[in-house]
Amino acid sequence: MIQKAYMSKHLKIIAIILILLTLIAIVTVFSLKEKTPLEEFNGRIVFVSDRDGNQEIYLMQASGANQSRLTSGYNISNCSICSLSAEDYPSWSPDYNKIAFQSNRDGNYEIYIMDEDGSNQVRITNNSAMDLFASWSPDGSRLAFTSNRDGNEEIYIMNADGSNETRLTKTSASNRAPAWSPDGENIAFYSDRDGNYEIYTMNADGSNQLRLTTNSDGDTFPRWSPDGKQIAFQSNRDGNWEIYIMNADGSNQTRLTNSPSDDILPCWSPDGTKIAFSSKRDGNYEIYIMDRDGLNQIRMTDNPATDADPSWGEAD
Ligand SMILES: [Ca+2]
Ligand SMILES: [Ca+2]
Ligand SMILES: [Ca+2]
Ligand SMILES: [Ca+2]
Repeated sequence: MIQKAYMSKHLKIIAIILILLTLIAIVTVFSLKEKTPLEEFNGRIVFVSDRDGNQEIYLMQASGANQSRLTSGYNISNCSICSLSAEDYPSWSPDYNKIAFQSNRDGNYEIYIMDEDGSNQVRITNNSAMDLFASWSPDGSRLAFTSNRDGNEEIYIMNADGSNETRLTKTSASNRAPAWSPDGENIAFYSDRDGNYEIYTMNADGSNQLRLTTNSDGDTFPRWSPDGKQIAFQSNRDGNWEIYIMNADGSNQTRLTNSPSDDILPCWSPDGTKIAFSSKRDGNYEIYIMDRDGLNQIRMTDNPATDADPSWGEAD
C-alpha cells in the first residue's frame, strides 16, 4: 500500500511536469508566431525621401518604426528665390554618432556632417564644384568623396573637419562613390575610365588601382561587407538595375535581386547578415531589406514619395 501511494504520488508529479512543459511549449510557439520579421531588425536606418515636398534626410528604426525628418534645407546663397535644397546620400559615422550627407543648400553640392538627431549641421567642403558621395574611414578620422573641382569627377580624401583635401585618382574619366574598406587599407569606387562604368579598388593612398568587374553595362556603387570579404554593388547587366554581391577580389559575382524595376544602392547591416536597398518594384522607390544571400526581401517604407539610399547604423 505504501509503495502504491508512493508510485501514484510520483505519477502525479510527472503528470504535472508534463502539463507544465506542454504549456511552456504552447506559449513559446505563440510568442514566436506573434513576432514579425520586422522586429528582428536591429539598429537605425537613415535614408532620403521627398515625402515632405523635397529631398531630405530621414531616420527610422530598422523595423521601419519612428520615421522622422532630420534635415530642412534651404538654398541660403540664393535667397531672392529661397528655393528648397536637396539633401542626399546619408552615411553613418563608424561610431554611429554622426551622419555625413551632401546638400546644395549653399549654392552647389558640398559635404556636411550632422549629429544623429539632425542637430549641429556643419559644412565640411567649400568649393564651387560638386562635392559628393562621402564615405567615412573606419576610424572616423577621414572622409573619402567625389569632386569635379579639377575638371572631372575624381576621388579625394580629407580629414573629417575638411582639412587636408588630397586627390587620389587622376584620369580624364569619371571616378565616383568611394567606399572605404573596413580595415582602412582600400577604397572601392566606380569609374568609366575603361569605356563604361566598372567597380575598382585602390589602396587608401591611391596606389594599385584595380578593376574588379568587366561588363559592358553599368556596375556602380560598391559597398564593403563589415567583414571586408565581399562587396555589394548595383548593375544593369541583366537588363535593369539589380543588387549583386562579389568577393572583394571581384570573383563570384552573384545577383541577389530579380525584379523588372530598379533595385539600387545596397547597404549592409552593421552585423553583416542583411542588406538594405532601394527598389521601385511596388511603383515608387521604397527601402527594402533582404538577407545577404538575397532571401526574405521585405519592404520597410510605404509612402507614395521616393524613399531611397539607406545607411544602416547600430541602435542608439
Ligand atoms: Ca562644392
Ligand atoms: Ca561595366
Ligand atoms: Ca531590378
Ligand atoms: Ca515610397
